[in-house]
Amino acid sequence: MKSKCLLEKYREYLPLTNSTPIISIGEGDTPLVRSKFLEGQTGCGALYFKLEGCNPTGSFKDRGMVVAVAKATEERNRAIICASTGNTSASAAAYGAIFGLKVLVVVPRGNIALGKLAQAMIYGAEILAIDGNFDRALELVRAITDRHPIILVNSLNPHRIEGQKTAAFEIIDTLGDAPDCLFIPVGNAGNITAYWKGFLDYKRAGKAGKTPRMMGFEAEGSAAIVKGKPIPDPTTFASAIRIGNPASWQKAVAARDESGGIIDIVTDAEILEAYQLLGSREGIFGEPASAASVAGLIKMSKNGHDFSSKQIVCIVTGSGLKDPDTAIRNARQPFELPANLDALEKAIGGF
Ligand code: AN7
Repeated sequence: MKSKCLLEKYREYLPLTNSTPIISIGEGDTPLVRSKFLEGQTGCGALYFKLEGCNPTGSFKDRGMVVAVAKATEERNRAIICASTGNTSASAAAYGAIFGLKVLVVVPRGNIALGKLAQAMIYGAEILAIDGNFDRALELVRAITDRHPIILVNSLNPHRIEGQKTAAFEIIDTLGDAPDCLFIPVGNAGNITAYWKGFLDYKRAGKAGKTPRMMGFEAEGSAAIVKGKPIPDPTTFASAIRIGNPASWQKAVAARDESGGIIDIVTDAEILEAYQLLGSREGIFGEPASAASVAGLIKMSKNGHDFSSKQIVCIVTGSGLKDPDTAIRNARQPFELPANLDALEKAIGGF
């Protein structure tokens, strides 16, 4: 039997009506895999990774975008717009393509990962590359949607949050209850907001006995929430979370406080180490921003936090294939050799 799509499966928890078009390109139902290496390294009772890179455009954004685009279409809109560090633009472009919508994506010129740009291009979006960062792009698209009948599909659109909360449902459906802690990267802070809403909704519905502590991590050079003020010129090699003035700032703080969690910083060096370990020790190729959740867990464990009785889930928010340049810059380089057996035997050494 064909399994239900995300909109059907979680219909009663989503803002759908009888006239909402039910669409899918395979979003949701992503794997929750047990750690093979980092569970022991960090001393967790159990450690799982939620592989959101397995969504159709390779990131968690698809869960929110399917709802936002279905609702925009139900309401007879023909154009959508977003600002993006890359993944939102890829997702908006894909779901917009299903309905032939005009998709406008505003991105920081030269500062989004190549795979994400390639996706937005092939899905047929209008790409507007500005000489400015993500935060400026978001200001501009908010101003445009105030003046024109174009739907904003950033996570300020409440339908995005509604869709993204389904990842929390899936975790509970798989584990039987909420985990003790959920580790998650924080950029614009929509996703931590969405997960927290999902955990609360499922608890209220009697599907879970508890809620997890929300453990959010910002990149050090882009850590507005941790530093308590917007960062005018945010930096980090994890371009997806290079965001200096998160739109859902207050909601993220509420998720942290209501859940008894934290929002903390990880350095680029810590993110890079987690990114490499995920690949080389777990067989999981997440994008750099995704590794911020894992970096946060490693950092806390090194600082002496005891997770030995805890069930932990780290969200791997996007696929590493989106950003091949960063992978190639940060891994062992290919060994080049002539096409003959002697050279090959010499190169592989003493196996
Ligand atoms: C892989 O695509 O903001 O805290 O414009 O792509 O909900 O913003 C992406 C964010 C984490 C942070 N991991 O999530 C965009 C964008 C990945 C991401 C985040 C993003 P939020």
